[in-house]
Amino acid sequence: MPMRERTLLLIKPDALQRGLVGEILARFEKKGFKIVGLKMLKMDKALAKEHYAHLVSKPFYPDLEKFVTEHPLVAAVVEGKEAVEVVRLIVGPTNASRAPAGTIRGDFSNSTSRNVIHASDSKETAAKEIHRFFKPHELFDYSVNVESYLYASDE
Ligand code: IDP
Ligand code: MG
Repeated sequence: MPMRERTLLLIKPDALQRGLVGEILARFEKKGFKIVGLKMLKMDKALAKEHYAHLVSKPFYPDLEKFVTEHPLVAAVVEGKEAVEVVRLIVGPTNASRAPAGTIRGDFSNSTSRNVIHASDSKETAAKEIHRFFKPHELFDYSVNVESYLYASDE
C-alpha cells in the first residue's frame, strides 16, 4: 500500500500578492491531494528564523526574512499518496528560472528567492513543519464522498 502522508505548503507572500493562491491550491486538489488544514498568517522574525534555520548564516538570509515577514502568506497541509515526495515534484526545484514548465515554480516564477511556494523536503521535516504552523485541532480528518454530492437530495 502506498503511504498516506501529510506535508506542509506555504504559499509565499509573492504568490498572495500576485493573486495566485487559488491556482496553486487547485493544482494539488486536481492531482488528488486533500486539503486537511488551511490558514492565512503573517510570519514574525522568530518564526522565520526557526523555519529557515538551515539558511540563517547565508548572505541572502536578511532579504529572505524580510520577504517572508513583510506580507501574509497562506499555509496549508495536504494529504495523499506519498505526499512529501510528490508535492516536491509538483513544486519544482528551488531556482524557479530553471524549474521545468509544468511545475508550479516553473510556471509561475523566474526567481530563486521569490519562488511562490514552500514544501517540506522530507517526512521528518514535514512532521516538524506541520507542528510549527498548525495546532492539532486545526487539522481535519475527513473522508471524501463524491457520491453524496452527485445524488444529493434537493427536496
Ligand atoms: P526549497 O524552498 O526549494 O526547499 P531551500 O534551500 O530550503 O529551498 O531554501 C528555502 C528558500 O530560501 C527558497 O525557497 C528561497 O526562497 C530561498 N533561497 C534559497 N536559496 C537561495 C539563494 O541562493 N538566493 C536567494 N534565496 C534563496
Ligand atoms: Mg527547503
